[in-house]
Amino acid sequence: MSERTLVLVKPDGVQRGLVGEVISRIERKGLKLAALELRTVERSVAEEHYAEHKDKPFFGDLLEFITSGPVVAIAVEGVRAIAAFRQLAGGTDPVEKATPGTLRGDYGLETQFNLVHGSDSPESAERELKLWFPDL
Ligand code: RTP
Ligand code: MG
Repeated sequence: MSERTLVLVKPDGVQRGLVGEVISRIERKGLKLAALELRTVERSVAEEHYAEHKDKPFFGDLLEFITSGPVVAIAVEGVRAIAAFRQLAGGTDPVEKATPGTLRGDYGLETQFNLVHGSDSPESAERELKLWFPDL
């Protein structure tokens, strides 16, 4: 059954010229792009996007980072799209958790600067897609 997930290429990924690489891996996996936009995130949107982390010690740094430059937001569609993109991304810590062959494992060094976001459940995907692509 087809589903949709929200992917973000975070400011570090855009800055480093990795947008094409992220899109390429999504397409090679067999997933489709349903919507795509380069956007600078407003603080209020960033707060809502990462609301689950509002009491974490890294929340302030996370908001600073995600609003520090443009991101590329992508609605990705396909069979098992949510889990499939999380597989492509790799674990949150690019060195300790993400393995080589994943985006974070291949290109990341620090947990904060881990290149991409992907929705982590059907509920998150629905909430995040409404926030980023209300007209989709
Ligand atoms: P994301 O939401 O961005 O897809 O990442 P994730 O599910 O793999 O990880 P999550 O636990 O949701 O954390 C969200 C983002 O916050 C930053 N973070 N920094 N300094 C730290 O200890 C720390 N922990 C998390 C990362 O950018 C992470 O992707
Ligand atoms: Mg997350």
